[in-house]
Amino acid sequence: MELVETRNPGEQEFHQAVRGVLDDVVEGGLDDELERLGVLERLVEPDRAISFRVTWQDDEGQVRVNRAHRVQFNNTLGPYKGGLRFAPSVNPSVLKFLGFEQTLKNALTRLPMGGAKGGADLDPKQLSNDEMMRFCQALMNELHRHIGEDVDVPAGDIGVSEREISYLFGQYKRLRNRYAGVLTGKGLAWGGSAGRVEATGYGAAYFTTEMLEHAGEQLDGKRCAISGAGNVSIYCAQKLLELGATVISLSDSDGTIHDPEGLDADKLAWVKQLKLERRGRIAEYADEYEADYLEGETPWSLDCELAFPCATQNELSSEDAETLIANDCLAVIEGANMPIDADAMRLLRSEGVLIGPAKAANAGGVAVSGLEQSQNAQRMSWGPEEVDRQLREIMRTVHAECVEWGESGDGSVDYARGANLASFDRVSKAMLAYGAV
Ligand code: NDP
Ligand code: 2IT
Repeated sequence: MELVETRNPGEQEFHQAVRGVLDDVVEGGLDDELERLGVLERLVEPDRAISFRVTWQDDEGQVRVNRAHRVQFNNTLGPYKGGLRFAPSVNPSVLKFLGFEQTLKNALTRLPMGGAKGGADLDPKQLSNDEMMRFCQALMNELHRHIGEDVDVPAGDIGVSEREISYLFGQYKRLRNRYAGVLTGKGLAWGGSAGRVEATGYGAAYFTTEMLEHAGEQLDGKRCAISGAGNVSIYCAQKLLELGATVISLSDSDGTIHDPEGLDADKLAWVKQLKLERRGRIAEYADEYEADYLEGETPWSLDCELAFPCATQNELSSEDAETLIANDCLAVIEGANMPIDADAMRLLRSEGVLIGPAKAANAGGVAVSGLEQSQNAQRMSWGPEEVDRQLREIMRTVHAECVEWGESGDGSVDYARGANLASFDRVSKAMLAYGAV
């Protein structure tokens, strides 16, 4: 940890992510050979991090400049793989934390994928559609040198959906004169996989089902609070509804809607139109339906049995954790990456609240990206049932591995510890096998 802090001064998010893993991995001491071969020292240092200027022109003809990055964290288990994020808060610390987590998450899927993350310090809400096209083209003018289907395969994340992936892919194809599966999350008609849009949210719901079953509980009838109203939140809500749960909230960066009656399929279809097509604000839901709007608030004050933070990092604090505990919340499932801050995580774990850790619970998205890569490599496409079958199977296996590595003598499961140990085991064994590289 000292090495990480000295080498990456002030990078709080990165320190937090590494500490969260090391606490579990080094507890009880490290194997001599792992120590001699510097496996931990190598695992916490990205293979490389590329930063570059993106110059683009806005609708008024004004030239604008952003900074973009690609952190190629670790390719022990396969080509670098991970999303691109467009958000004002993107910086090296955030991308290193995401790249580090991605390396371990991808290992849990058992698919051949290394870990990476990238993005730009851009606020997509300020850009017109044409501006976004020019921005993506300008970004790809540099990024194309660093990616490839056997090298590094980016995808979406916050602020990057099928629209942006399409612009990026179109520019890659133009620059390189190659039609290759160099990005995932593509449109269905041009190499995308069935079920990729839904995969992260559906996967989180499948993981939750497994977790509850293992604890002798069931999802049916449970009251669920979800944060965010983007890709992960919406499809998580959709699958939870299909599985018989009640979804009482969604949110965005302006506030939370609380629908005590619960969402239904029609309301969710309306939200999809609002957020994914019109790019509107979630507050409008409260005007459309009988629901409260909690301006500037997160959903964690709501009385719920299951909490799904699906928006962004550190969105659930220790005060929120105290409220959830007081409300007898059974489990917190991380749809987003590192949404529970370090103090809240300690508190929830010590109080025995079940945690679905991000690297396990939201692994369904990257897993179906891995399936998209396989389909592209075969020049084939599989139907939605086949992809969903494989997604379910992967989430079942990820859950089983968390149990195998995280179960204590009394039968309780520390899923965060299980996910850390299982993924570290897979990556570190391969690193040992390769020797000092
Ligand atoms: P989207 O851009 O589709 O949606 C993000 C949602 O979170 C929006 O509702 C957004 O609100 C809200 N949000 C973003 N930043 C903040 C913030 N600082 N404070 C409060 N709310 C915020 O992103 P995704 O759904 O794709 O990603 C959500 C999370 O899931 C991220 O942590 C991502 O890393 C993780 N994830 C995503 C995967 C994927 O396949 N897409 C896979 C695995 C994890 P607003 O509109 O106001 O910005
Ligand atoms: O955090 C994540 O796992 C993602 N944003 C998905 C990455 C991917 O390559 O599909």
